Parts: sequence; structure tokens; C-alpha cells
Amino acid sequence: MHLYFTPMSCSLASRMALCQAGLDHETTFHQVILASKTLPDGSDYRTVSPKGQVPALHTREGQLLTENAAVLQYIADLAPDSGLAPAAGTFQRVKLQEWLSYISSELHKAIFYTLFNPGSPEEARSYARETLAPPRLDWVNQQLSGRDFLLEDWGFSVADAYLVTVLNWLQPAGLKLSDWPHLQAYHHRLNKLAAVARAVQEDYKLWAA
Ligand SMILES: N[C@@H](CCC(=O)N[C@@H](CS)C(=O)NCC(=O)O)C(=O)O
Repeated sequence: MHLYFTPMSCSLASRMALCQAGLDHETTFHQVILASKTLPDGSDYRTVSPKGQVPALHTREGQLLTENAAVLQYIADLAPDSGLAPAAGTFQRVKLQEWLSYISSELHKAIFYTLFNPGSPEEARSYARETLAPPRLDWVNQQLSGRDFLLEDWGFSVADAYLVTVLNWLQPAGLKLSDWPHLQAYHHRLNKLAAVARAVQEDYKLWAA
């Protein structure tokens, strides 16, 4: 398989999932420079993935798959014993999809896409930081009270991989993780999991280079 990624972006969740599933060794990682939509050899990334966004996964079947929620579930289903997702067709699986959808639309896109997009006007940034972020983060913080992972009666899932990735962005976005104590504790705890720690370390090294 081939994963197209940008260090410390949302594609980090797919790297975590691949590590947890034990599939990172069968995956070639291709770094994408998002600002120019190019690959390191200068070629246009949009010839690989026309959306020009990461993550994009070339699957075992040789198909191109995009969108965090789809890529993460695809990886999870390749390794059912990893516990990364409840089985398809169960109510727990739908709860996982509920979380993936919330993280993608209400956190990733609504808040952080606006804050990190160099073209966002200042009013849009203030609105994202001051109006959109607090109630959404309050809600997730409340959900994590007394719970180790997002899914009840379940361990580390791909929804956790996505959320822990998004939480990495609070500080660079000018938000204080310590304002949400359950989120802070969760972030700290999950970063100690072997697959999360390894994926973060690998992405961080490339990001800092
Ligand atoms: N809808 C996509 C969004 C992915 C996305 O926004 N990726 C960001 C990196 S975190 C990106 O590629 N940004 C560059 C761009 O949108 O041009 C998904 O859920 O996978």
C-alpha cells in the first residue's frame, strides 16, 4: 500500500492506524508538500489524488481512497484483531462513524481548517477560535469524563487516532489544551500508546526537518 501524507497533519491518524494494525511495514509513505501540492521529486500530487489533500491511500486492491473517515475504516478492517474498529453492521460501528464524522466536520474542518488556512480572513479565524471551538471542545471534554477512549466499552479505535491527531493542533492554533482537563489527560495518556508514540515520532522527525 502507499500512504500519501504530510507530517503532523490529519494523515498522522492513518499512520497511527497502520502502526497499530501492524501494516506500516507493507506501506510506502510518500510525503506531500501541501503548499505547492507537490511530491518531493517536484511532480504534481494532483496527478495521484485530484483532490490535492491528504490522506490518500493506494489500497491493496490498487484503488485510490481518500477522506480520513474512509481511509481509517479501510485500515481498521484490514486488521480486525487490532480492535481499531468494531465489526461492520454493529451498533458500535455506527457509533465509531458518528465520532469520525463529528471530528471531521465539527473539529477538523470547522475549527482548524479555518485557523491554519493562510487565506482565512482574520474575522473567520476569531470566529473559529472564539465562537466555534469552545462549545465543541467542551462537549468532547465532557464525553471523556471517566472514559479512557471515545467508544464506550471499547479500547483504542481509529476515532481516537483522529481525535488525538486533532488535539495536537490546539496549541499551534492558539488554544490551550489545559482549558479542557479531560482532553488534556486523554491526549497525554494516548500519546503513551506504542503505536501512537511511534507514528508521532516518525511524523515529527519529518516535520521538524
Ligand atoms: N475531507 C478531507 C479533508 C482532508 C484535509 O483537510 N487534509 C488537509 C491536511 S490536515 C489538507 O490536505 N489540506 C490541504 C488542502 O486542503 O488543500 C478528509 O476528511 O480527509
